[in-house]
Amino acid sequence: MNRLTILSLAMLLLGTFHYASGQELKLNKLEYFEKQGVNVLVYNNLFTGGFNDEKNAGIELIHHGVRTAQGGAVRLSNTPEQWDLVPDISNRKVDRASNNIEATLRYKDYDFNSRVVVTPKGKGVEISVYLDKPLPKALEGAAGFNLEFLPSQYWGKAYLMDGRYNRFPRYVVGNTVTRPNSEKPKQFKGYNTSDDRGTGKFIDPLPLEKGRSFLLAPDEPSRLVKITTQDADLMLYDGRVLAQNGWFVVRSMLPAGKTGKVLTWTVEPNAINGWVREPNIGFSQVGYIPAQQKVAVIELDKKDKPLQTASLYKVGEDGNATPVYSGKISSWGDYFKYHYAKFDFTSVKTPGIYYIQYGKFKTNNFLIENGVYDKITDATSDIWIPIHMNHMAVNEGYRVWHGEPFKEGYRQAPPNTDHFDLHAQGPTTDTRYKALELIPGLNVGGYFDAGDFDIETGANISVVQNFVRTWEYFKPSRDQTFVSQKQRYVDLHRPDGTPDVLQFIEHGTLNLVAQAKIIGHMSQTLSNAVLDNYHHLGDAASLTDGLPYNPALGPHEVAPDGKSSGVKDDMWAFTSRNPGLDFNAATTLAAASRALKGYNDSLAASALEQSKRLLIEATELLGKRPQDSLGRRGGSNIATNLQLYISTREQQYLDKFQELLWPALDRNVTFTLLTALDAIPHLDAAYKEKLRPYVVKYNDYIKGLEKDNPYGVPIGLGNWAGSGDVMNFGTTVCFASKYFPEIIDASHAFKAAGYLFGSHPYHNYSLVATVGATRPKAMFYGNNRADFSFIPGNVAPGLLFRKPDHFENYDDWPFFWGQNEGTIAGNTSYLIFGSAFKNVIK
Ligand SMILES: [Ca+2]
Ligand SMILES: [Ca+2]
Ligand SMILES: [Ca+2]
Repeated sequence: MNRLTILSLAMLLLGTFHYASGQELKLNKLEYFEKQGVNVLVYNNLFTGGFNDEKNAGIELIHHGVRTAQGGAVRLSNTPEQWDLVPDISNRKVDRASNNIEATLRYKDYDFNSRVVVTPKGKGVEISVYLDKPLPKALEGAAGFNLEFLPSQYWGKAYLMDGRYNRFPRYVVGNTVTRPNSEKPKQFKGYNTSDDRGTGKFIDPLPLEKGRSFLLAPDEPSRLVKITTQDADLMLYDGRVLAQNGWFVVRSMLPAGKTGKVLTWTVEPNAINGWVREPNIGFSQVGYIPAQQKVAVIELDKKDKPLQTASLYKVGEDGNATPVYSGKISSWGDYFKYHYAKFDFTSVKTPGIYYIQYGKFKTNNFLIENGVYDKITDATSDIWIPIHMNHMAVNEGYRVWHGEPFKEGYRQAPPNTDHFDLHAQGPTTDTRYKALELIPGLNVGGYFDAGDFDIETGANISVVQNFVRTWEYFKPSRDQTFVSQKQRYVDLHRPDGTPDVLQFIEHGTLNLVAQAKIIGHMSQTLSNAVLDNYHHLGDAASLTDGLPYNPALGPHEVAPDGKSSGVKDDMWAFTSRNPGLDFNAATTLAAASRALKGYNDSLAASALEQSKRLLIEATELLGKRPQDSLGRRGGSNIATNLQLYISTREQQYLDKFQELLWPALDRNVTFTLLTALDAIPHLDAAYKEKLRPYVVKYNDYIKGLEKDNPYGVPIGLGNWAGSGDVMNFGTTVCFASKYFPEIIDASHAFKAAGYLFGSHPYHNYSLVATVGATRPKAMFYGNNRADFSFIPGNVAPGLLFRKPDHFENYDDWPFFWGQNEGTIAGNTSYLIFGSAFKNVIK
């Protein structure tokens, strides 16, 4: 034996040892298969989201800390889209004796059940599909087992199919065929995600490769996965052919006419020997003011042990860094899948450029300086908000963000219409308009909802409210935006002599008043009539053709006079009356009327007039409704009555406000305190005294958060991540500490800011696409998401919780709305939080 052979043998033995001891996946207490570096989740997350396929469910792989595969399930198309049918998981069984997880997948529309069983085998898992009855005829050639891989984690990497080398494409370039629509599996509720341009055919992508043994990313051990099967070809598809948010899909067809175990795959995700996730050192990417508390929260792998100390380095003006502080690391404890420790460097107060050194890990740099928070709201107010002004053209320098959208206006949604964005038109129109009749005058003012282009009336109501609060509390005179309602034109970075916030209030109010006057009450939404332009990505002005639909014309035909078209692309007003929404509108319109007085007096007068009318009508309508268990009839009218009192000083509104407020505070102080604090400047000292015990209770809640999680802020676990709760918490702390400094310490607001700006789970990027942060997130689910980009000032929902123990926020893949979309209501809440926070610092 020569030395080399001995070495090889030793390595082989070492490998065998690891294979035998450490390579088997274990079914853990949380009901998923686990080994260091590899988690295989089996229907821990179900296909139950509000928008069908959210790429968040099925069999999922968390590979060295990143969720790289999901959607493992029997599916009915090669590259399922968001609104394609998803299976209900009617039964999920965790069998510890047999060491497997079994789920029954059901497609109700086809009365089709299958069972999927996942069992650890060798270095990975075996996935088997069982059919108790043969495939329904309609699904022969359509039903297959799919597993989807995240493009941004695989593009540019190599793959091998049956030994043939290839590379995952950076951008989709592939072959497709078209097939008759009759062969297309149904989509959700019969919706159609694409416009077939009158061809009667749908696009079907062809596979990039086919074979029995598929090796993904041997050039990147952390992403290496091997899939093999004896039963049917593995086909690799690129889902981005049909939809920009599509994934790489590996698929095998299920056989026709067979029952029993019809398909088995072996899936072996590589686990890097001795891998331990790198520490995530959370700190404020915007920086710190010298006087504040400064605590980095360090997120550690379960297998990692906190170090004794960490250091702070100061970057000199000569470019050299020197250690200036070394401090103890204190362990906080476990929170879901990781361990947390803290590094307090509050004592460092000298202004400068710093970074944290934790063992061999060095963070990017950050500033300590008095002015670091001065500009935190500027990108949101100067860029994000004006870009989301509907019914205007928006220009910035050489760039047009969008032309003037929806010039053809909005049509009455027909009765009994379900809508894909979670609305519905009821059995009547509740207006004087007939189905599909043009409702003239609604295409004025208002804000795009979020990454889409509809007007969510409820959100627009909160937006105007947020602007008015910003205006009344902080009087921001900032003027960086030219807004001309006459020209229907917005130009960024062009001051026009009017404070921007006033123009924003006016813009939102214009749409709400138009709805109140023309429809008679609030619409639920002004939104797309067809799904195939709801997912529009591009200039908002090109979402519709600008011409009203004319049923006398053929599909895609334009009338000889050029004034109408046969394209069913128009926007509809969903007008079923909701008195709760009218209540909220009444609140906002009352507030807006105060702010607009002296700037746009006629709009101010209209707003107040509509507010009073809506309140009377909504009260009457709600009175006819049955009460819920808490004695309410819908409509959060505590704030409404307060706003109406502030605007009119009429005693009846004050009485109603107090009657509703105290029981609501007893029920939930966390949720209601901010509204109660809003009343302080307008009421007497006795009111403030009566509020005191609730503020004490809120302080107990703040203290409880320190025990709940290492960041000390409310962390939501819902299907939409929780930045909104964090901002609301921060704003409440700012106002509570202003009125009750002896009870609430203003320093708690820094925890909210720290969380938003980088001190949070998963990664340490600032969740705000903004100026001032060293490392802001670079990708958001904005309307420019197809460009893997962002709109400055956007606030991401942030850290999305995936059951049972995983937080994530992708910054290389924008297409997850629950973690990357910013909304107009959320981003204007940020304007308030940011303004209140800056005020606290002053
Ligand atoms: Ca929407
Ligand atoms: Ca302006
Ligand atoms: Ca049209």
